[in-house]
Amino acid sequence: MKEKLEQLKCEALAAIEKSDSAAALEEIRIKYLGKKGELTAILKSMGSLSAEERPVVGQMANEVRGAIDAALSEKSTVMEKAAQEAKLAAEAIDVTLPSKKAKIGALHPLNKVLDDMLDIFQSMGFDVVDGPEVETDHYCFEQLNVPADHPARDMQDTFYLTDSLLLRTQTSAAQARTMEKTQPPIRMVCPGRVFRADEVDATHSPVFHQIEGLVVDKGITMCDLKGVLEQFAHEIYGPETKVKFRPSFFPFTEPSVEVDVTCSECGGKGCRVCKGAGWIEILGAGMVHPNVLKNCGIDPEEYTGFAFGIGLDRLTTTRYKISDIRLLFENDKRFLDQF
Ligand code: 2NL
Repeated sequence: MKEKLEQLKCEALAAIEKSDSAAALEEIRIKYLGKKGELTAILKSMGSLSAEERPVVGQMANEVRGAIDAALSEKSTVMEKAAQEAKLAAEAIDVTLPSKKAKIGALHPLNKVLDDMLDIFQSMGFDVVDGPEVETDHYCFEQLNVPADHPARDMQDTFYLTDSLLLRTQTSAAQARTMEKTQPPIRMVCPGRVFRADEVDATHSPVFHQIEGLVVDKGITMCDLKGVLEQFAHEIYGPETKVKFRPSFFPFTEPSVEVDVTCSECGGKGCRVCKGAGWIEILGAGMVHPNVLKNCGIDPEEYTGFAFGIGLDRLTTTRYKISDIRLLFENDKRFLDQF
């Protein structure tokens, strides 16, 4: 019986050593130590032993049980540890791998040009004011001295929403609102989207962008207008740029001018960009018409002012050599990624 026990121990320990899973270990435990297991069977047959032999074999059986138990739990610990290590190895992160490049957004070219312009005017003390894109005929035309028979008021040229509501054709509507609310001195610029019922082509879009400026105070003259706009042109195009004021006409200003600068591409010699002229028109301006001041509750005998309107889209397309104005509005990522 002692030999049987010794053999059983050897078999069990060898089986434990060879086993490779928790399930296999459990099978071994049941086979040797279970209620119907081999060790139990041996213990049950101990009745046939003599009184001297019984305690000796009993003790030995206990030792065998202890040895198998210990081997089982040791093997189980070893297997758990190996499984944990395998899991950690599989989940390891290589911190030396290069990371994915984060895509950073960029300003739209129109906003870059606008930001530059606002910087210039703000440094000259202008406030930046916003206004609604849906305007009334009153603020967009009436207050600005645009007569009823002016082409801008035609259904063909302006997007009317109702008889009196429209999409603003110029941002000066917001300036008329400011003049009504505030007594001079006023020094403001008003940037934003404006709308005209134009056919779309490479140089025309029904939506485009403007920045309008307005200064009203005692003693404002054409000299102030020239000084501010010359300074603006020099900051945008460089100090060597020449500025030319040509007489023009707008219903809201009198006298009115159009302002040209020497072509930044050829320096005034004449090239493809300026169509050989050497000059490029950048804005319209003038002294605020006394009717406009009066309409907005400002006494034209006491105050005078100048105003100007700059188209943003053409300045942007010439600065970045963009061949078609529509590219500014299509929001094609491949185009925008270049800025
Ligand atoms: C152009 C011409 C201009 C104005 C806009 C203005 C605003 C007020 C009063 C008087 Cl509140 N005038 N704005 C004046 C002259 C010209 O724009 O061709 N813009 C692209």
